[in-house]
Amino acid sequence: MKRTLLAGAGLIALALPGLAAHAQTDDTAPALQDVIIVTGQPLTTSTDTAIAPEAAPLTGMDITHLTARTPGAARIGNGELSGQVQYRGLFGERMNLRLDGQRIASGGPNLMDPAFHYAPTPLIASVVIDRGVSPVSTGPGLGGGVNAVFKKVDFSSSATPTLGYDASLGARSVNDSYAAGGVIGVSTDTWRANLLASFEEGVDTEYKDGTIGGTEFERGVYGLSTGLRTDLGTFTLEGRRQNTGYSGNPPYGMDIRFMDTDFARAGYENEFGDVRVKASASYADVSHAMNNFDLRPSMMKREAFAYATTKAADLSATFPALGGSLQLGLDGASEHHNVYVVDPDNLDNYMGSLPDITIDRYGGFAEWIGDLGYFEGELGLRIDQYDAKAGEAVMGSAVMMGPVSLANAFNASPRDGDDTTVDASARLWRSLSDDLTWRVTLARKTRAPSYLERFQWLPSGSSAGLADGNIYLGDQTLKPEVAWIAETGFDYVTPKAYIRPTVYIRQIDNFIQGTPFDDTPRVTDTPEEMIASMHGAAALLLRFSNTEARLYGFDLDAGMDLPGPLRADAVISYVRGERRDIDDNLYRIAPPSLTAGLTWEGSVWSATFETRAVAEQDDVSATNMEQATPGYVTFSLYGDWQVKDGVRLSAGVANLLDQVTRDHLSGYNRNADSDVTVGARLPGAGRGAFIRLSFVG
Ligand SMILES: [Cu+2]
Repeated sequence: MKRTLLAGAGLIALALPGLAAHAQTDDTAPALQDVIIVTGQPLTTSTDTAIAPEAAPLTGMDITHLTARTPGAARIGNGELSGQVQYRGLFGERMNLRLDGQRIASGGPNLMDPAFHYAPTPLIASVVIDRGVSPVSTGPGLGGGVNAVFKKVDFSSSATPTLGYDASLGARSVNDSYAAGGVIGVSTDTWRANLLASFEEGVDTEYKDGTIGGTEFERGVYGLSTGLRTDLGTFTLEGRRQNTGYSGNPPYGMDIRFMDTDFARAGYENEFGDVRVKASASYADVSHAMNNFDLRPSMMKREAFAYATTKAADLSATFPALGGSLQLGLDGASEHHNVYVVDPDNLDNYMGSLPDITIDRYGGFAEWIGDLGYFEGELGLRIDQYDAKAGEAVMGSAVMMGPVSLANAFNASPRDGDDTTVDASARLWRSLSDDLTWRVTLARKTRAPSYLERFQWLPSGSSAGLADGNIYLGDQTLKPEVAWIAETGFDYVTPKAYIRPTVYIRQIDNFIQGTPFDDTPRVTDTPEEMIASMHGAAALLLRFSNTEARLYGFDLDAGMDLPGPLRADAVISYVRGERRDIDDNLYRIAPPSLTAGLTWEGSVWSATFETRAVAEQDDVSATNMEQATPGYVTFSLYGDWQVKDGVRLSAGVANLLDQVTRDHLSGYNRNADSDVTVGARLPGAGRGAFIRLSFVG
């Protein structure tokens, strides 16, 4: 029996309520989310079997390879395990990224561990992308949001304990890498408990001209997830430990030595009559070391230690009101950071470059979903109060005069900042027919300055992952960013074809961007520039400043059933980012891209021929000294076979013609122990095969 078009769509993100349910998400508003399923999920009803999704090809162990396949999204490549989600031109701290709903502060001041560093593919059931903007109930966030939903053995429908598991094993030839892991556990209709574990490892990636030095990686995770349903409500408890070992970051000045990170979360949910109450408390703790000598040659050895903890809690009540459903909530988070830089050959030469920084946030929100007459919609309003404080910079006796004088000036400064931000959003949709839904989003979204943007007193290559090779200083007087967002689009979906285009504009006031430190950028006439010049003559000293920016673009996914067993799917993304205060472009904006696949679909198997065409990017940022990048086209072939119920095999070959691709978002190589020239745009992987086996039961 041939599946319907949407049921089999593997190239694109699906947005079906049924899929969202399989992905174990609790929000199933179909017009507002893109859902990507990593592997098939246990199917709970027979009608749902038809919509078991195909797996996407395995193009890397980082989950951001997967999110990059959706409309408007791209991957910032800062390392095999340090990929960032870019969505409609925005990335880094501007995204509202969640791990099973939990938000954490990254440990690395250069985001070597962006949020999804903690979402290994074997443990992820699905990735849920908020279309356009995030609901205010998920917390503050400027540029959209993504939640990585972890696999778990869910409550069953019977009182008899039953075993459940969901595991996968994947391997890639370009770096002899493998990823193995999953969950196994037991559940009834009143309790559930599962273990989770994964391990991934790979050596340096090969491409046509040799080896891309410093791209090896190693990551292990273990933990457990439990739940209990009682008359007093449903309680959940989750804990996870992640140990990342030596993992390279060629576009940075250092590589990961380790990330040792703990996660804990307790949740509560219950219904009191019409009122649904939800609460959670969570904790995350990152210990991180990075250096410039274990995975690369170094003239002047440096090691940095970074620590971050996040304590967060939230409470909300949802009840019928005003003809719809109203959620009122309170949430808060306290993040604490410490970063030290050390000369391993002289331990008296150390500095606390981001000393004892705490950012406390208290927020409250109201979110209403219901029928507005012409539209259905989700209306949200939230207010957040931020309180940021830094301690005093400490340093060893061997530190030079220049940094000492900057530290003294920093210690004499106020070292604090308060901000209040207001977010408002309206996400509206209207069914014009059975097949056609019109969408409109209007929002005001904000982002408070990060700890680094505020308090980095020592000129440093740490920039929350910009990887532009420049040196950055913070500014304690930064104001929060405010984005004014408008977008519209429609979803046309029939059993034979679908198309979901969106156009958008985002006007961002107070956009935080590095700008020249003084009026004489190449003249070393200040202590700050003296220190910055030690990072090499090419680097510019920039200070984080409030500027004015604008992003606009369009994206879509589309597909159609062709004669016979064939199907075509495509994703197109286009975004432009520019400064409004000066004549310049925004830095690190994804070039226009098209991904198109032709799929032959059998009853239990499918084969896809896929092409990805990426245009050149010459709208580059002069401020960041960004280089233009030529475009490229690659081809790949992959297949998927449902071996039997609960067993699925995927395999394929990526980059069939073994081309040297240079992705604009991949950064410039800084590892001299590599076949890639230092300063050159980092290439993508060469031709390589992958295989993945999944077991679900
Ligand atoms: Cu780091």
